[in-house]
Amino acid sequence: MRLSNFGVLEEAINNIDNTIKLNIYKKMYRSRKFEEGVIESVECKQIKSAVYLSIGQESIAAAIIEALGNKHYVFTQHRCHSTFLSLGGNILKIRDELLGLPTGSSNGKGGSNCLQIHENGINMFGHHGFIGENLPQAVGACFGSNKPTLCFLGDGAIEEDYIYPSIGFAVTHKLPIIIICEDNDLSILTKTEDRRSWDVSEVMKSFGIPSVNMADDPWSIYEKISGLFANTDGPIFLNIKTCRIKWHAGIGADKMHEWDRFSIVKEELLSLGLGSQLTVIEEEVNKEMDIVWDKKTLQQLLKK
Ligand SMILES: Cc1ncc(C[n+]2csc(CCOP(=O)(O)OP(=O)(O)O)c2C)c(N)n1
Ligand SMILES: [Mg+2]
Repeated sequence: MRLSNFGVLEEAINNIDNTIKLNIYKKMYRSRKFEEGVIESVECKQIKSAVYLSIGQESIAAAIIEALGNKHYVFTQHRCHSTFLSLGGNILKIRDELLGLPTGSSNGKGGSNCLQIHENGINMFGHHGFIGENLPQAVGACFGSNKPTLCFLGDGAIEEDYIYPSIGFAVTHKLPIIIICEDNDLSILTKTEDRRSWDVSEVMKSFGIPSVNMADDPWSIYEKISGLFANTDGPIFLNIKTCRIKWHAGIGADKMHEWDRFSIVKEELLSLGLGSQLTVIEEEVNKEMDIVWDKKTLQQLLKK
């Protein structure tokens, strides 16, 4: 079995309405196109700070936020452009944040890995530097508010020592928190097999947490998370295997990734006869990106 098919629910794609499938595609396409604009702006030195690209991993935030909406508390990791955009965060504020402008989501002082947004009912809390530190924060916020909470973190972050006391606390207090591990099998350049001998979803099961371990097929994620969320009282854990296509930080790429979920999803939707709907979405997003990344506008903004 190919790893891109690991844990995939064969029927999920047929169980989901076309409108939802297209919404998920739009989120993924928008994130991909936004980051292609980021790459160009880094190349022409308009963006000067480090960028942490979601390219390859877009389906996870797209499917989860399409399934659950955008009104949870959301605690993101450093690789968070796709989460920010899928939540409906203001695209000009993320662009300006990457450009280091005062009009950015953190006044241009946080940068790519510390994005946050608190407006229009969206509450996305950004990363602060220590990987995985967002889980104790998310658990605390969830305990204090009893508000459904999402926490995204990586397969490296899930190894940190503050993770497991936080999980224990969340289980004990039956907190409505969904923990999503974006498992790209890498912590910077070190593969999981060189870092640990244990399986994180098995550890979560030993805490009694409903736990999913599967590839980043958005239809399976959508179906699984919708079912689990409706039927679970307490924390839920998803380990989603995905591929980081670019370097840990920056715009380079030095190895062949095993799969690109965006291409697989596009092929699937084309084979379902949704080609004309995809074209409409792509044209709309391309127009938006032409405005967002217009070179002259950026030059003027950076001159101010
Ligand atoms: C506590 C801590 N240790 C080490 C680092 C350095 N560091 C930054 S990102 C990173 C890798 C994170 O890997 P993962 O959590 O899998 O996320 P990914 O970058 O793969 O999306 C490391 C080790 C850090 N920021 N915080
Ligand atoms: Mg990783």
